[in-house]
Amino acid sequence: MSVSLSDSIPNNVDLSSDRKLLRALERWQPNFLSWWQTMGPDGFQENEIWLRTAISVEPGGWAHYDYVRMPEYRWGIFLAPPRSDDRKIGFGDRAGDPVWREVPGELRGMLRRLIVTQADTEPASVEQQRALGQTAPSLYDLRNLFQVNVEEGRHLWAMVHLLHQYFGRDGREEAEALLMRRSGDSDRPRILSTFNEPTDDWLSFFMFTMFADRDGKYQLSALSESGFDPLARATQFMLTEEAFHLAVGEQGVDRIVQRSAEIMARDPNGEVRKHQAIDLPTIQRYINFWFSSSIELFGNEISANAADYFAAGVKGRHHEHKQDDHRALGPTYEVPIVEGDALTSRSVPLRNAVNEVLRDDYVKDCERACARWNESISALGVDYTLRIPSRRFNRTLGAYAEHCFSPEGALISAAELAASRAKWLPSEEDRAFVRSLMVPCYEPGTFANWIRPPKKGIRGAPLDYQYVKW
Ligand code: BYC
Ligand code: FE
Ligand code: FE
Repeated sequence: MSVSLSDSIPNNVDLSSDRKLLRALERWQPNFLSWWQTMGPDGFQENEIWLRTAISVEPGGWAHYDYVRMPEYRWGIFLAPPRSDDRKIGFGDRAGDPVWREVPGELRGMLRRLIVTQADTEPASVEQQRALGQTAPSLYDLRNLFQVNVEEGRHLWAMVHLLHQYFGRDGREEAEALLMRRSGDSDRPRILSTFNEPTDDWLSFFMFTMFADRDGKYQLSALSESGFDPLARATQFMLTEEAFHLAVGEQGVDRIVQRSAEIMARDPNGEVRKHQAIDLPTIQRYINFWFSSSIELFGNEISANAADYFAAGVKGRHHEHKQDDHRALGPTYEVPIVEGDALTSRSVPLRNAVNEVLRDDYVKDCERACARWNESISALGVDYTLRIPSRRFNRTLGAYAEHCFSPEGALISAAELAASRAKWLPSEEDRAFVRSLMVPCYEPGTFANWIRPPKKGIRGAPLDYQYVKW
């Protein structure tokens, strides 16, 4: 597991001894860089940014902090250390068999599809965020944006390595295609819906890292249980980087919420918007939008695909290794569904409901974060409660897509939804207002009015540190 940092592609997968693989990746590298230059952050490619770079897989010291120009970032290929020398498949029909170190022929299509879907989200998010550097609320936030962007680039490398090493010519073609699709493009869009949504204001950025990156955490967690060992270890290491993305989102929303509550406390009868900040009802509508979009990323409530992934030992549950019953053949799961014009539930075999089981963990995590935002609001003496909407609200895929629901999850008519739409989801006017606040704030230590400064800087550096050099 030794780490080579001097190779053209830093890695701990012994690339230098596999010439064919190394050459294939070295051929892909310039295409990645030209994608980064055209579709990555708009501007700032020549600036020095204070970034962390993965240099090892040791829990304590895997990252190194320094000034780097983004195109010179050392995107590397790192697998987490093996959990044991004789790791066994942890769930499904083959639980207890040795894990695979190569792709079993019969699982090739399935694995390729999962890896490509995962991979596609990484460059998609960089494309979605590409314009945000023009309007960051501070240098601290600007640097965090770029940190997230380069790490999503590294996640793409992690998946492309698997495609190149284990899927031959098909894998190389998929790796090329990953640089050809474009977020939001009507002819060749990114695969999953959320990754085609515009993310061109900073409230959306924080919502995205809060809700969409958090889907990433749970999906990666499920893949890190995989019986295909290289996938398990690649995703396990990606999770160490992911924690920061989630913190950017959760804390970013918290800082915006705090600013609004502060203004409300000072001027109880005034309008928050008049103070150049974002009012809590608008924040609630953004939560409703981004949560309902991100919740789609878990797939259908009742899914034969998910049951197949689980049976095959390819994609497990969150913390599968902590579950008792790894076969999941006996239990059933009650999925709320609509029958006629009423909400009832259907009992389905647990394996067909594993998307929903994963979604449960995700929803709980979102509710925990929301409770913290509410603590921030009440600590400032303001009476207002933000809520995570029902998972049935505003769906376009899955069991609820054909029906209308309120944010509380009640079945309602299309007319009722239409009448309340502007109360529940961001309107054009909301978006235009939020966009109007987006002006860059690039003096070290200064912050845009609509967001509170964070409690502390990055890794011990002060808040007025020159996180991005000019
Ligand atoms: N949009 O049986 P179902 C991240 C399709 S985020 C469009 O439920 P399954 C990140 C589905 O493909 C994590 N289409 O499917 C975050 C299927 O298509 P076909 C990304 C969708 O497979 C921020 C059909 O509907 N990782 O890392 O059980 C920044 C039937 O659906 C959507 C993964 O997703 C959608 N939202 O579930 C950067 C993990 N949802 O076969 C990065 C890998 C479903 O009918 N992917 N469909 O053509 C998977 O595990 C599964 O593919 C899914 C879907 C959970 C996404
Ligand atoms: Fe990622
Ligand atoms: Fe991420």
